[in-house]
Amino acid sequence: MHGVAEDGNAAIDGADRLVGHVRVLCDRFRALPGIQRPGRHRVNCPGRPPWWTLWLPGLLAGCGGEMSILDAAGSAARQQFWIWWAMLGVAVAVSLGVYALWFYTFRRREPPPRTPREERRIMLRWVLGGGIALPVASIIALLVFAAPTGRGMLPLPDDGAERIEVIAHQWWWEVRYPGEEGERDVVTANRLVMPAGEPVDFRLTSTDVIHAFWIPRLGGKRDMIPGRYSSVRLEADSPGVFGAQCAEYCGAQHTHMLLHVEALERGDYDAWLAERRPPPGPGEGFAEAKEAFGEHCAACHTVGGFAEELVDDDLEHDIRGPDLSDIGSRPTLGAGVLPMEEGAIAYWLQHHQTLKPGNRMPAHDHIDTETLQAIGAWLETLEP
Ligand code: HEC
Ligand SMILES: [Cu+2]
Repeated sequence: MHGVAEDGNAAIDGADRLVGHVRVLCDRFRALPGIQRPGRHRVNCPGRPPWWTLWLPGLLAGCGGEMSILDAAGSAARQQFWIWWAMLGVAVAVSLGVYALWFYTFRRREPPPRTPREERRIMLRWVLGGGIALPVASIIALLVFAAPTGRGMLPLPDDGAERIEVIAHQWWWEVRYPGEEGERDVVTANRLVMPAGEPVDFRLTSTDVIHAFWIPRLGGKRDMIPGRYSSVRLEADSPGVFGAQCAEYCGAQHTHMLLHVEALERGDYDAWLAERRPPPGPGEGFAEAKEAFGEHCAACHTVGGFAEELVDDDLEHDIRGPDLSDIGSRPTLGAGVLPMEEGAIAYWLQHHQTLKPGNRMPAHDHIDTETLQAIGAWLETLEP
């Protein structure tokens, strides 16, 4: 009986010491200037785990899918994937090490008596080793590990890689395939078609604010900066469809700035490009729709081969909208807001400010529904 009580007391003492230790840490934390948050007394550390840890299982369940960096589909993404795991591994190892040392400080017996000199030597050893040598070694190791990946994503000059320009706008993507000499660019929007199984150099820029180009399953990210070009080289292992998303907060509709990426076999890619060079053209008929388009829309939107005399010159705009030359063949509308299907364009034209509030296209309330439907029906026919 006696022994049990003693063990129990020892355990309680131990627990007391642990709690005391945490208290001291918390008090210090509170005492730090600048960290105090008046009116918030949630710094009582030995409490429950913070609410956000409840989300962790849900987050981990989302590790697959078309936007997952953990489901790499290209060489750059695969290397980034390993860097990600290596960093996670090192971070976990360091945390475990620190916790182990921390617990050790509770469990160890009275330290042997030391002279102040010895104390200082030991302290210095920890500061130099743990505070300087270890971080420097870790950062160098990480650099050695990560530098080849960075290099692999640099577009090396003129080795014949396909070159595609991506221009970010609030909040949509312009994609240009530069033509050979004298040829015109193929221009499309919110859809990126690229050859699979070979490196592709993306030349990136922006017309307004900073955006970022990111195809999670292929690699990235890369900032897109107004007035400057940056580049990234990515490769898709095999044909497929991938999601991409602007990765730099760029305003209200940042979330609705999705890019549909398709990797095609080289032959299919060439055929896809050839079909759009020159652009498909406005087609026959739809006279009223075309007239209304010239009056209300052509100031911002291009349709390849659209009759110049229909364009109302009085409408001057300092913003540009997506090129609509092949809009009927595109998979989505409004940078991923609506799937393209029959009637979708007319629906978008009537409700785009509700679907994507604040987007840069003015509401078309002054145009009657029939006209918008006629324009929508015509635009849906624009495909190669
Ligand atoms: C002031 C310039 C402006 C005018 C005028 C304008 N638009 Fe737009 N339009 C835009 C912008 C900017 C977007 C991109 C909106 C977004 O997704 O954030 C857009 C998007 C679109 C889209 C979706 C394109 C895509 O790739 O998903 C269609 C279709 C469209 N406009 C048709 C029209 C029609 C038809 C009219 C005339 C009735 C018109 N627009 C008038 C600027 C304009
Ligand atoms: Cu953004």
